[in-house]
Amino acid sequence: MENTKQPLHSGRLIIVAYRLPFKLIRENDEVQLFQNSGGLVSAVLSLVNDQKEPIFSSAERIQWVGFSENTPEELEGQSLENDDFQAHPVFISDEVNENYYEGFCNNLIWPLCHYFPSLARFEEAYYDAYKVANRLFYDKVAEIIQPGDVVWVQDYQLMLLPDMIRQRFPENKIGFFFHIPFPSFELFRLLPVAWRKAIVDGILGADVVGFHTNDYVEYFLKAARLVSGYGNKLHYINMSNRIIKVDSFPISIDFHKFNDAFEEPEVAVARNDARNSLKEKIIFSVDRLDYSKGIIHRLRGYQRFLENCPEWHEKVSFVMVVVPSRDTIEQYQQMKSDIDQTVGRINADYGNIYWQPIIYQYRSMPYHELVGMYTASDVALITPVRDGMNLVCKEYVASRKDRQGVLILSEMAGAAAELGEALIINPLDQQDIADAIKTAFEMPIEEQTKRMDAMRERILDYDVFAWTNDFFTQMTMLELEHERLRQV
Ligand code: ADQ
Repeated sequence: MENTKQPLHSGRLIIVAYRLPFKLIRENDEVQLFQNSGGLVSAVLSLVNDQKEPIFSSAERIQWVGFSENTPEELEGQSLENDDFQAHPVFISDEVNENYYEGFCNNLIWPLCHYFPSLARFEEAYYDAYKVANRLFYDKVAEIIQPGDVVWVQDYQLMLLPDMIRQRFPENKIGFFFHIPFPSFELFRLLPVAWRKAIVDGILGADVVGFHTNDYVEYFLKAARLVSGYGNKLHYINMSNRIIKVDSFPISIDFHKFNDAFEEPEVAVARNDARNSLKEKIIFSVDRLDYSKGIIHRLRGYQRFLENCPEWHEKVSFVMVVVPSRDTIEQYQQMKSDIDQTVGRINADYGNIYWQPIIYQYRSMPYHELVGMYTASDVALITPVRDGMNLVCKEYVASRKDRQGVLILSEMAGAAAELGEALIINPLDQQDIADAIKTAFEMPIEEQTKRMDAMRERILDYDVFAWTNDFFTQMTMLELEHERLRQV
């Protein structure tokens, strides 16, 4: 439905992210768009569909620039749009993409930002490809941008892009959001001098720069000061001709979607199946295969719990789901084999023919099964050794319409800053994890409910729609501030 109220921004919204929010599938000579249902997609849609306070006009489709897995030939002559979005594919050759995406993004920036400097590879060819790829995204933006359009650039794959756009289109508003941890300066300074300066200056091409937590904001401001000499006053950096706002916007989820799922028949069936087939206490974890998620440490913590607490043997099932990810990379294959072995060893050492301590799945999970497990579990065990935010813990809490269950959460996840009522653990400390599992199993229902209520209220207050709204409201306030300064 079209909104009728005057939107805050008169231009269109252009999202630039590494991935398009669709799968483009060719059927009978026509390309169909299959829109994914990820959080960013629904959050962005709410910017045009909000009936009370629309941020952008719903008369225009949201423009989305992203990497295309299809070749230009496959897409030639096709209209890549649906009711809400117009897709603008960026074509990157396999050779560039390997050095850019696998290389600079996933073999350097990802490990560095997640505090694994020993895994970071500093290859010139990576950086060259990173510049080339950012330029390809820029070319696409330059092709479609119009006066008044607002561009929102997403994440560590596109850190040079805001400044590229700023140089050529100084009047357009630009936002940038960083989805992973921005590291402390001691890590960031490991980058070659020219690269780190280009990254800071690239990001600062934006008007509003967002991170998940105040710590990341602080680390970025320090990097801006030490690398490029930009001082800040609280959350503002004053350039000669403009002001930049750098702030925390903790990403969230669609609270109602998860909360309301509790009663959906398919979810109820999955929940009952889990409860009927598993032991009396259920621990659940789900994440992508990644060294940042602390999967091995989690298993060791669980093993310590089994060692310490024989009274719980045969009464607990730990369901651990790992989603295949980046499994063409050697490190990830090695990690997968370490996980397989550790699970096998724990099950062999502690299990018996009636009891399997760990039920391990290496696959993606359909939504109703995922929420079925969230709502069947006594404990969600979320133990990343670093995580920008971590949405799984927020989904677990929002799903618990029954206000029960205990969240065990790593202090290294961005979400820990908001979810202080969880049992907060150090993911590297096996004893801490083991103790938290015991505490969770013994926690009275009233205490669980008290903690759940506080966390649920916070996620409800600042859901993913509030997140996008907050970001663009800050952008509008910054415009007003510019206006005021122009008149002084
Ligand atoms: P991710 O590292 O992907 O995201 P996370 O925030 O936990 O991590 O999001 C994962 C999403 O995938 C969740 O919505 C979850 O439900 C889903 N998922 C996980 N395992 C699944 C499975 N087996 N089957 C189906 N769905 C599964 C990055 C950063 C995070 C940051 C987000 C958003 O690394 O720190 O929170 O971006 O900014």
